[in-house]
Amino acid sequence: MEKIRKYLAQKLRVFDSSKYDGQSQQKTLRELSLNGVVEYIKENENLKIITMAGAGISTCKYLPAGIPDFRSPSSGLYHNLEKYNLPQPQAIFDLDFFMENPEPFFMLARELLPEGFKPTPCHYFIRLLWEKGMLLRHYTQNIDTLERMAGLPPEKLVEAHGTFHTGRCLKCRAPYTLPWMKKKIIEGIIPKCEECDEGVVKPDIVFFGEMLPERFHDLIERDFVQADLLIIMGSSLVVQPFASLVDRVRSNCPRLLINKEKVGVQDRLSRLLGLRQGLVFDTKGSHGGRDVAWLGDCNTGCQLLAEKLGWADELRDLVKKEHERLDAEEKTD
Ligand code: CNA
Repeated sequence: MEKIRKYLAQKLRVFDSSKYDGQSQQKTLRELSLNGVVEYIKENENLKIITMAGAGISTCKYLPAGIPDFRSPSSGLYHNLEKYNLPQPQAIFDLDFFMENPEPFFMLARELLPEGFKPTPCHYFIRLLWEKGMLLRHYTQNIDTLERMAGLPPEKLVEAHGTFHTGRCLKCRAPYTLPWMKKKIIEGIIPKCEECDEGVVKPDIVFFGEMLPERFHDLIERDFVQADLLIIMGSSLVVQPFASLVDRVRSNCPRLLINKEKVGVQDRLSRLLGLRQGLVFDTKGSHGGRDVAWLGDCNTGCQLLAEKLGWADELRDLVKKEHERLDAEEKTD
């Protein structure tokens, strides 16, 4: 079985973390709970943390972030696409469909780029990890630019599915900025290139049929084998290849999921073939156990984590100070 597993891993180019397992003297969690993760962070110096995020970190209801995710029942975007008359929901992010009919995408973009939106406590918690020298990298599927707005430096950020931060003309490739695109999108105008007067300006988000950024492929090779802790927040972990990143850390690296629901758990066929390990919760007995699920709202989870780490005031002050700064900037615009 081991031979088959290794062969398939090689053939299918699936990451095989067992290669790296002997290389670390890593400690593991004493307790499979949020408290266990807190102890682990407090006890280990020079910890390298990777955070992975999805749309759930931006859905926050009580702060202005409030951007709908994809798959949440009733509030998710996929449940509210009837008005766009699409052949199927995914068509809205399909490059061929966009070339023929960009209107539905830009109507949706108005919902994804609300005026006055701000990062959430969860975004600022990630920034705190960076300020404390613990953040190896933040991998996000989000395209909403909230991590940048929260002050995370670009070198710490991998926007796996691209970003609204920049855009370019599909015909002459002329570059455009978010403020330029946003103005048109909010006014309900399809952004047309001012250089060639012909092409539609598409935000640099990755559509179906497009490659993920090179930066993503380059950095996952380097980063994940070094991580001492993986924190996954607000993602259904269904979109590949992002979802499989959880398997790229060493096999003893603790993984904390902060999400409304348990996600990313290994399916039976992958388990049998030893291909996709996925997250393994509720382990008892022989399996050492390293995965913790904290179920609930991402902001509540991050605030609780900050509190247990003794950073609650720092996080609160950071959110307050940064939101005031963003409010002031908006007024002067
Ligand atoms: P998804 O598939 O919609 O899953 C979101 C996950 O987050 C689900 O498991 C939810 O239960 C969970 N969730 C939602 N709200 C919260 C909350 N407040 N606290 C805790 N958990 C919550 O989204 P994914 O990101 O996994 O899917 C990948 C897609 C979504 C990417 O390609 C993104 O580009 C795309 N997307 C991005 C945005 C954005 O940039 N804000 C918005 C909508 C979709």
